[in-house]
Amino acid sequence: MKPYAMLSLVVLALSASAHEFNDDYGDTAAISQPVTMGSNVLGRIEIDVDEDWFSFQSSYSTNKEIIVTVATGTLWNSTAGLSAPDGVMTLVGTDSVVSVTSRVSWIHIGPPVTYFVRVAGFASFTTGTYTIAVNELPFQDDDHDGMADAWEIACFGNTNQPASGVSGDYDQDGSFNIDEFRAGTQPTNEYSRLRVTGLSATNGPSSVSWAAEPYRFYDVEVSTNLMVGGWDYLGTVTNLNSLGTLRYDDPTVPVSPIRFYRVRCL
Ligand SMILES: [Ca+2]
Ligand SMILES: [Ca+2]
Ligand SMILES: [Ca+2]
Ligand SMILES: [Ca+2]
Repeated sequence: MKPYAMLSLVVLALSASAHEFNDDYGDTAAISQPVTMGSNVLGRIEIDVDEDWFSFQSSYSTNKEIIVTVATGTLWNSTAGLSAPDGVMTLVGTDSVVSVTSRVSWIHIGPPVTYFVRVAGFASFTTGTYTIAVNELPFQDDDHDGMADAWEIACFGNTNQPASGVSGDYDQDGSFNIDEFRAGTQPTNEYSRLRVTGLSATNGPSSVSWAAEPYRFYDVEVSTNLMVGGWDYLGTVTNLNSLGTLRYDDPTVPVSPIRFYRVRCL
């Protein structure tokens, strides 16, 4: 091979590594594209290993439903996922044809939080366009009791049950209907309610654990005397998009031999 032919090969290799492909949106959550509530974004999967990440901020809310919609344009074979700061990815949808819409919605309760959405080809040789839309809408609550009417009808068959008060605990499990709505537990099942399921205090910091529902925030509070003094805030724990047990490790070295804990769903 002549020397100048070898040189041109080296130059080609360098330029290929410097410009992999013309990517419109970042490939990780850390460099995701912010999306404003109520807006649409048009994206493109340029090569089959491309993925595009978006982020959006929820409002502080007890009465909003977040709706994420990913619709394929010319992209064939796509997957979309929702990720929250706890790092767990929930699959929004996959499809193997064009012009399919994947939609996920949930009621956001608690402080503002950043969510992430990942869009990618589902298999090799899939490129093309898609749109992503993020909306936040008040859920329907015609009887103004703070509980989504759709949830009430799904649970009770109507919207007649009171949120709280003397007859506001339908299943008599000690948790008001509205607290079960906010905690994501079943108001018609006495075995389903927010409760501490584990407590340990052996040789080190004590820890408290409970069964968590998705998209919820929990405050952990402590008291050293239930008769006087009230409750002190310890910390907030979240389990945004996965089921499972949450745990809080109390770093406090106790000065009192007795510490009471309680967990509240925000
Ligand atoms: Ca990308
Ligand atoms: Ca209602
Ligand atoms: Ca109840
Ligand atoms: Ca219940």
